Amino acid sequence: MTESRKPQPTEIDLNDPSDSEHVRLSRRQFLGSSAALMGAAGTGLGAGLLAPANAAEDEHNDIQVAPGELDEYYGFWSGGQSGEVRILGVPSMRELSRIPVFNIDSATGWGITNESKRVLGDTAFLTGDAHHPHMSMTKGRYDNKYIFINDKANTRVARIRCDVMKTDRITTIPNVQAIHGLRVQKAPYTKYVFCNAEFRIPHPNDGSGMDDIEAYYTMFNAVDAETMEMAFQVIVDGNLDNTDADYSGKYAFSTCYNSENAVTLAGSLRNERDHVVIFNIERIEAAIQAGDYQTLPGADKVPVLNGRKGSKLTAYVPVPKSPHGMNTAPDGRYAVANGKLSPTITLFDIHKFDDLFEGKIEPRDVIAAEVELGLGPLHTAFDGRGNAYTTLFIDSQICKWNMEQAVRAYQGEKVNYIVQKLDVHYQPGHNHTSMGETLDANGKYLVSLCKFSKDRFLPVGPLHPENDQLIDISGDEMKLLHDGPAFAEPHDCIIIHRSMVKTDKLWKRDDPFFADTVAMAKQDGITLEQDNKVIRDGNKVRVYMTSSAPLYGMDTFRVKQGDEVTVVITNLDTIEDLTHGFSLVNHGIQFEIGPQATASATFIARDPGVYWYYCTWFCHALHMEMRGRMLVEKA
Ligand code: CUK
Ligand code: CUA
Repeated sequence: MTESRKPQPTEIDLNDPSDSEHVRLSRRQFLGSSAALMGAAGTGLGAGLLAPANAAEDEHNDIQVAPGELDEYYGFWSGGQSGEVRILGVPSMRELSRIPVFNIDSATGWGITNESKRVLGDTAFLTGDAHHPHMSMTKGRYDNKYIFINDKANTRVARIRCDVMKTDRITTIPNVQAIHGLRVQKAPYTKYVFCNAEFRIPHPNDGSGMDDIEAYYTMFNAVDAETMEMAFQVIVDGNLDNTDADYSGKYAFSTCYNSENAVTLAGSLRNERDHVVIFNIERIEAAIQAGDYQTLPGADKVPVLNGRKGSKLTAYVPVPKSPHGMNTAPDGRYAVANGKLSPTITLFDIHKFDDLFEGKIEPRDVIAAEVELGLGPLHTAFDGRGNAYTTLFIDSQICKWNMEQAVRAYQGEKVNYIVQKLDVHYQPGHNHTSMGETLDANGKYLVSLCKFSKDRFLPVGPLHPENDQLIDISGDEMKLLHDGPAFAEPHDCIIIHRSMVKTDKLWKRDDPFFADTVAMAKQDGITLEQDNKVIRDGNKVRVYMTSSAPLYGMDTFRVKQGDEVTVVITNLDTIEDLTHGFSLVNHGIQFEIGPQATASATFIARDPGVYWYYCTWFCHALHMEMRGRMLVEKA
């Protein structure tokens, strides 16, 4: 592991005076304490009245990030059906970069280079449907190691390295179909990535038992975050939707629809209620230790545990029909299941889960509140001040509500738990607050990922962009700040303070991403940093060359028709931002070579003739001249 991949200090850098978060935070603390002092001195001004008003005024969040200025937050956006992850700056909402994951990308050569194909394994050339990007955590705080994301379409989970912002591992989850909800274990550190397989299938799924619908089932899955191997699978009743974890590391919980175990829409709406499944991670680990599991063909090392109704490893809590989002509050106590078909949210008291598993209370006793918010509640985010923000898909609104007030209302008190409803445009799915899924939730920004943009942007044909709206939640009132069009549906995003994301500016020559290519060169007796040579090995030809603006180390190389050619390029430039590319005309070969990186691609030289290759990333005044010829001789 390289230095920068170790957990980074997660606190905001208080020694960095340029860090405006620090300046604003200390101002807020100052205002808070002075107000409290006045209150204590009997001025009659309550701290709660004075501080927020002033703080809101002072903290006026501006989306204006002037040229040359940097955004305060990183946003990591799912690229939805595009299969990628996007990096945005918040609050400017400027797109900073894209990380190809479950897609083929001509700019970087993802899915084309040998290095990316090694990551993609036997699923190279599959496309994907990305939903839930989440960064690894240590003690409930982002640790800058990895970002994980699911591929619903092809049942995969990917890991992105935060030092270089490239995908480094992809795992296909065995014996299930369609990985949907994904979250990380928040504490003590991200040992597991929890991911829900959504669709129930026969086991084994080999053409037998296809009509025995009752016997279908799906599983809750845990992937080891470091090895990216399967840790365990838990059989459940119903279809799993979204998931989240607590701040002790002991529990994960998932929303489930289709408790009827049906295969049609009508069938899955028969029951009055569905459920949330709580997974007792401690008990699951103990059961694995005790050998209390089975394995399934095709993945004989993966422990498969029985977590169906009645199991000691799980608890089923009935909730209104078809719940969707599952979100843990940063107070560590509450988690929200969002009603979707029901206008309600269900607020779970995580502190009661121990009692539930010990049989001291009934499943519904863990519910602290079940209150109405509006139509189509899908996902909830938090500000760290006791408020929750729930998207109302059908109402096209964000509903801000207070959790403690909701608990009191549920207990029968006449209190108003709804603080404000803000129109968004239109039909929001996920929303996310700055640092909101961690203990550092700071209640500054909220992003509403709207599924429809309708009239908010210039028309671009029948397929409209989505609309990612930025909302200021620092004051008492939510204020809409910005409309941001997005292509393909970013189901989910996370917003991370810039002090907690550290990336490298250059590749390191010993980076594991291209280590196999370096090893191949070594076997060929090649020193990548200086050699420009063609190595022939039967009909396999390896072309090693360097790049240094504005030249490739070789302006001509010769192969024979039918050869399998591997071009390996090492970028000698050591200047930040000096990326070269390699595009071989009419061969579908195109990739990026970052400064100090090695990249390679393999193809068949099918047709004799001259084929030019050229640099695709503008690197120099003579970038257009950075080119060369592949001469393919007749066989
Ligand atoms: S799901 Cu898309 S709006 Cu895949 Cu998180 Cu709720
Ligand atoms: Cu090298 Cu453009």
